[in-house]
Amino acid sequence: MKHRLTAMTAMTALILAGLAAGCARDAGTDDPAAAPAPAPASKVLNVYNWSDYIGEDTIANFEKETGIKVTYDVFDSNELLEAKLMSGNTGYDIVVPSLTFLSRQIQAGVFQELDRTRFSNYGNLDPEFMALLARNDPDNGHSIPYLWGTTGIGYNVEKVREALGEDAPVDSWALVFEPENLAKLKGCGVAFLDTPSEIIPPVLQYLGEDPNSFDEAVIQKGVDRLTALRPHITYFHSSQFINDLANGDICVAVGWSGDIIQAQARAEEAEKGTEIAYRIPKEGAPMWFDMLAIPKGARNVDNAYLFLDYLMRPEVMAGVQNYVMYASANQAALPMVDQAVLDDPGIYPTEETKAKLYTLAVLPPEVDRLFTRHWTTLKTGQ
Ligand code: N2P
Repeated sequence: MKHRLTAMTAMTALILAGLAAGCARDAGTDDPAAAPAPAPASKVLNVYNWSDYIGEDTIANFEKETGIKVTYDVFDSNELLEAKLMSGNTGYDIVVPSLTFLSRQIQAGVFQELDRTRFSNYGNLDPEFMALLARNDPDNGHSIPYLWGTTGIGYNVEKVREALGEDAPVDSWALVFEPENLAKLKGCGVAFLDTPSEIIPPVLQYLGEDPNSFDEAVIQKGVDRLTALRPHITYFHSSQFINDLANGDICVAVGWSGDIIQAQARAEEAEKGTEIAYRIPKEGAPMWFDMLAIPKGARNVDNAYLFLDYLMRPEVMAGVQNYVMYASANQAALPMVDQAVLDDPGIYPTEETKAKLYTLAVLPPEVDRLFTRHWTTLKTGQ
């Protein structure tokens, strides 16, 4: 009995200590009795990621292991994510902007600074890569790299040959940025990404301009070309093209590397003889990095840290890559990534191709607004 009493006293002391800790966190409450009891550790996590951008069982395995219930929502445009982030609390604990957008959002004070000591898998990330990313996220202070890829051309090999002949310039932006070529492809269906920030730069570059020009007159040249192409573009959308390419409903997409390679895999699985290819045009193309970050208003920060650390595990990241066909900055994952993924130059470009890839500029707000205005006009004709 005496023993039990002692045990109970110790437990009471623990509970009291816990309450005191709870009070300490509630700075500003003078009356300890008024302080709320510490909330039970939350068992939820709200993730907002790009569509078609996670392994088949990545979320389910995390839930099983941790007992945390993940609400997983998807988006397919940086512009849309940014509008949500800038307009206040999104309700998300993890979001995945591309690096150049993230950079602007860091300056706007949208993200929490990450406490690296809370990660056990941080050492798996490639230091050279991290140094590159630090150009836009100083000291890698606010983000963890997720996946990276390129913006290029996906096409239906047979249909493009039918429309443009054996000499179809499938290795060049000319395929989609020359109106006479696009006019011939219109019949089998053409999709462009619905994002000015990744379409205007390659058009400018194709026209011999700086893809990252902020000069209004230069940007206008790109927009004029897009206006000439517009009648031949079936639609602007940033995820629909995966299925449409795979099913043969469109024959060309200006889209993202892994998404097009997913379309290629889906077409193969369907065994209807549809062959999809992805090319990084010889003139060069944008490369981008998608970054995991925790918004300031996040309510389940501990779980967000657990999730980030989980994603940095080599086997988890390799599982994601093998499913969505993108490259990562996780060097420890490489031995577990399928050879077919590592050897695909559309996913891991050759050194020669890499030399022609360029990163996109962090757009000043006025250029961003100009892009959006042009884009609306282009899409609606108004
Ligand atoms: C995934 C889209 C890739 C992200 N569907 C482009 N930044």
